[in-house]
Amino acid sequence: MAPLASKADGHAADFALRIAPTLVELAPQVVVSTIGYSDKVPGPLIRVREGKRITVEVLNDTDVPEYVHWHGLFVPPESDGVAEEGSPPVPPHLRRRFEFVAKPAGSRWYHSHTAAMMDLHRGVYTGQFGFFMIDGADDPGHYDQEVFLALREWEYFLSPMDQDAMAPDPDDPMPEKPRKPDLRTNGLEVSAPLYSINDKMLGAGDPLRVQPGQRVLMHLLNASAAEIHRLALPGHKFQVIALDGNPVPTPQAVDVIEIAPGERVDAIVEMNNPGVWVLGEIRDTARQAGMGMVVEYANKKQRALWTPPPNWRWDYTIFGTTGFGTNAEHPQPDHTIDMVFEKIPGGLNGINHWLVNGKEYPHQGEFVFHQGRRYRIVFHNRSDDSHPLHFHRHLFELVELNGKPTAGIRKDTVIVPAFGRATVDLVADQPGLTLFHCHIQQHMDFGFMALFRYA
Ligand SMILES: [Cu+2]
Repeated sequence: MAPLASKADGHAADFALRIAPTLVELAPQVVVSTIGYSDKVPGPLIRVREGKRITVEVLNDTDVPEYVHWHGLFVPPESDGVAEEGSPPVPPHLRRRFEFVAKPAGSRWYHSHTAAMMDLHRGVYTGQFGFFMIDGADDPGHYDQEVFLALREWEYFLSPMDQDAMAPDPDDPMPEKPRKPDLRTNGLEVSAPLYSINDKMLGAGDPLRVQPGQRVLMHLLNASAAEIHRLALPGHKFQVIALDGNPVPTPQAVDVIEIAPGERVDAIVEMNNPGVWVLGEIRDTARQAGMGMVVEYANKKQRALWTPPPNWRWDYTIFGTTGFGTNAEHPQPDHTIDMVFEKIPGGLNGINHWLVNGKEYPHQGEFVFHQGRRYRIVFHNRSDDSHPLHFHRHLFELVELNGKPTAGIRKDTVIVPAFGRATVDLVADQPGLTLFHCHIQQHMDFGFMALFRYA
């Protein structure tokens, strides 16, 4: 990408992003108007070696302040691109230069962190997202081709339909389910009629062209504002090697990948079933509305084939340390923090609001970290939606999911299933204000946020 010369100090930045209105041709005759980075959706790939100090110059060519957040990176709060942590915005029609060390290694991303509230053309509802790849010493294993695939919804609207169109799995233990069901009327949620992988609807873009025997490394990102997605490639398996960019202790082959807003999954697919296939969302409605892409083997020219995956169940813990049975292998935490999440249904034509320990954001400073201490944080999801919960500027380790212990899975965003519970360990080693929130934009905007400060 051509660096934008800065008038401030005369040096060119390593990377430049221009926030501006742009058109995205999702398919012939299907063009959406949005805000993007440098006229690309996803924005330009930022790729650097771990530990390199880089500068990114952001020009905001819109009429409103914007925030650019570096998701999954260890950066100080003033560079994190988050108003609540005290980062300054990129003012309208002005530039701001970000300078930080690229770490930790892995699949990271960048996106708008502007509150959208009722404006479904701001923040993560727009095309302001891109991949940020930090290459480390870890070898992901041999592969022949590498692709970056961002899952997206477009043209968001408010609807009484549930944002997560898949019903909770009846086999889930639901440890947080209250005895009495909540009979209040649910409020409006955010839905979308159009879907894409990167900037194209299924069938509209170039196919992913492969050769028999090739190993394709897929960097998957859910850059959506609202929905959890599940992806399959008929006749093939995904060898999951990293979650949120962090290598997993036990890579496993799965038929379906479930990925929530904010999450990344790195998987290697061995191309050992020649033909023309649809890599797509397993829900027919989402796939038919665009979420998919064609995978075409050399010299194969038939219609792309979709078949539903065999019985599947997404379970993070299969990627954890094997033979793990107790919490004894985790160092004892210095403190345990319980976080309880509840929904206040918005009722007819209202928006749902979200409570963290009984209160909507902001809180009175009850969430405090002490530098160097180890925290065990228990997420109690007392709502009928699944939530991808995200900590800024830190990684955590998954300790337990719905009663099942695990170890070795490091993430920055974790899905806590409907009425479910997840426990994570986090070492407070990144001083400064730290935002925690649900990565579904509407939930975050309407209360589902908390700010941790260091004592
Ligand atoms: Cu949520």
